[in-house]
Amino acid sequence: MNDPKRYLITAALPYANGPVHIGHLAGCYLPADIYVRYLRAQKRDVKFIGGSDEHGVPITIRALKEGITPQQVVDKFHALIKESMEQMGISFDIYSRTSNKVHHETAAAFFSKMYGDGLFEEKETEQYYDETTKTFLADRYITGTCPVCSNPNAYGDQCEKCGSALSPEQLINPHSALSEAVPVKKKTTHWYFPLQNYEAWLKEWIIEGHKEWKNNVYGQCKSWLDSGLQSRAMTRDSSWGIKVPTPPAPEGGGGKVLYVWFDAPIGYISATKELTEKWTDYWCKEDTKLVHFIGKDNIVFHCIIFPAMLRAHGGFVLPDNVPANEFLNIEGEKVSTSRNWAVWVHEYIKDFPGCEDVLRYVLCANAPETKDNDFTWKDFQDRNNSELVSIFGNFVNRTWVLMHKLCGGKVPTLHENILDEKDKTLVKEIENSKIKIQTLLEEYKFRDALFEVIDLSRKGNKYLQEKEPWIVAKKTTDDGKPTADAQQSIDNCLHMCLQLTANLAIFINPFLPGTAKKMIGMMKVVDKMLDWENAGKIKLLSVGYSLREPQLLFRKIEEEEITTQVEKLKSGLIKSSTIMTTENAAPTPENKTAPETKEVIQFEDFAKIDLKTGTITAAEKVDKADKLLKLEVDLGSEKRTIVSGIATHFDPSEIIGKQVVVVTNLAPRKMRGIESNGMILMAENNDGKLIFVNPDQTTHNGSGVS
Ligand code: B3M
Ligand code: ZN
Repeated sequence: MNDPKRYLITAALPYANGPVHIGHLAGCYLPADIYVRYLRAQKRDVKFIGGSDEHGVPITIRALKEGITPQQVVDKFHALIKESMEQMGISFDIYSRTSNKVHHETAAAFFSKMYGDGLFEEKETEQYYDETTKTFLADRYITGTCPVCSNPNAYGDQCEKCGSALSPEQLINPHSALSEAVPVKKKTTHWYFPLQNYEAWLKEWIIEGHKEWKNNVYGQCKSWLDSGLQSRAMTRDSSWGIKVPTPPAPEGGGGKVLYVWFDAPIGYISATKELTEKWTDYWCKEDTKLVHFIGKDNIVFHCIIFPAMLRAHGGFVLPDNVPANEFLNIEGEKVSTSRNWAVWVHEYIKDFPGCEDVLRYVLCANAPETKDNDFTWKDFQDRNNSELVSIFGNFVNRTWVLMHKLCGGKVPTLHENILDEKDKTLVKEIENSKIKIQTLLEEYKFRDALFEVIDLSRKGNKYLQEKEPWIVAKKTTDDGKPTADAQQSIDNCLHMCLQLTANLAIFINPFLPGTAKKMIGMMKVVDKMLDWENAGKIKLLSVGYSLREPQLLFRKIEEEEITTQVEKLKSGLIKSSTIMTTENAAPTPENKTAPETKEVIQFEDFAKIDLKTGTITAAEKVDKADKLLKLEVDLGSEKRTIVSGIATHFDPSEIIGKQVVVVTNLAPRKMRGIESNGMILMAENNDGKLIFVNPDQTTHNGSGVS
């Protein structure tokens, strides 16, 4: 769109059923934020909308697993996600939530308008039903054995073990996840949105009208449209969500709610309403540029279904672009929240305080803009140490140190009469960079734009290296001061470097706002200097103005820090599939967190665990493993070797002779080359020290515990 009057930028509403991980950031929040910060620096009229998606099956499933209410789930994660976003500098104008009253009203009114206009088809179909709990079951609520890999815990829509897409009919021994009952089919009525009626219009609008959309987005839309659209149910049988209004549903919704993908995108509208009374300017005036930032799994909803809804309802602008990213893998593997293969943003912030910009940098430099990409801790370290520290940070730091040393801490004069080719080239480079960065940002090519900024600082280093003011300064007169000629050359060099630094602050600001802030602090200038209109100019800092001491922009990331992260990632994986106290999982007072409530299990699951009493007869430290003790445990009929992660809590000698409770049928596991055959139950006292869980009277070894 040429010259829009205002911008409305949205980023996908994350499900409030878990924390956000770095894949979420790289997928849409970071690119959206960079774009918005750039627009704000351009003084454009922009609103940046976000919020939590608090409805839908994922949330009810989590509530079910944890034995809490869906409301408790969303309250917890909405707060956590909001905080992580703020800490990472994702500068939403509003971060709302779809459980808000205004959203319930807006979404219900949207539905009512469409219903009133006769835009839905009412259809009766048969769906799975749990007679014990009297609930219709979404496919996810039906579990059974996977026909492909025999995983006994496959879902009615997918087997998470082998990845097969399934339908409930394919499951062997299907049962309801709510009650174990065998689901039966029951008739139910829903309201369908006939997408096929919008197919011709969508083809015209996207296939003909938006050839500029990213290949991955355009391609996915084309393939959906080529294979033909069908009616889709816009309501569900559930008690969690926005009640279907009356009419068509009876008062109170009659157990029917709006389909989460009907209500969630309307969340963008409700949040804008909440933000400003002038919300219709943004949503209803043709000269608004609406851009949805999302991940690739949300393309069909934002490019086909929601636009068709907006068109059907009428009166709203349509997205001008939907620059969806692909996925970010971690250390070569797909992110999996259920396997805990993820780098959680709130944990990163704790582990690397003050390094929020480093993560922003790495995720942008490595953004999955055109294909899936990989995040590795090694690459994180390399990019920090050899790009942020050694190129960008180094240039700014050298400039500052030299300016204090050779120019008395002030912006030196520019002696125009002696400007040489190198100086003139640098000026040109700064001007060119502005054009390039701007063009790239407007085309949503954030990686390339960021590389351009780093490249400009690289050019600064080269310029400084060639001008070598520290050598020129050695041309002195008798009093030890540089000669007049030498000083003029030094002045020019550092004047240029300072103006370049000011430009770098403007350019880096959308990407690394915290770094730009530090830089304007060093320059003693106000935020306004970061306005985009100042970029490309070389008179940003006035001659004679005194500047502050240099501040460290980036610190080196040590080898140790990243090995810890890789280990954490790997041990997290183990932790989610066992309950053992191992070398890695042993809680210590420093990392103590509130014990997690695990999902409810059936008695049969509990009965599978073989617990016996035993006495520790020998204990010794394991070589090169600070936390491990190798124990011999007498179980009456046999002796077992068990490796336990308790060495920081006990001296081997003090535990010999203790009676303990042992999980005896845990699969053997090798730790530091020693096979461990069981696990000892431990608890934690108030000081975070581990204590044994044992019978309150000594009993014979091998006695069963139940
Ligand atoms: N909550 C899906 C997701 O988090 C969904 C996005 C809604 S955007 C309106 O991937
Ligand atoms: Zn399977």
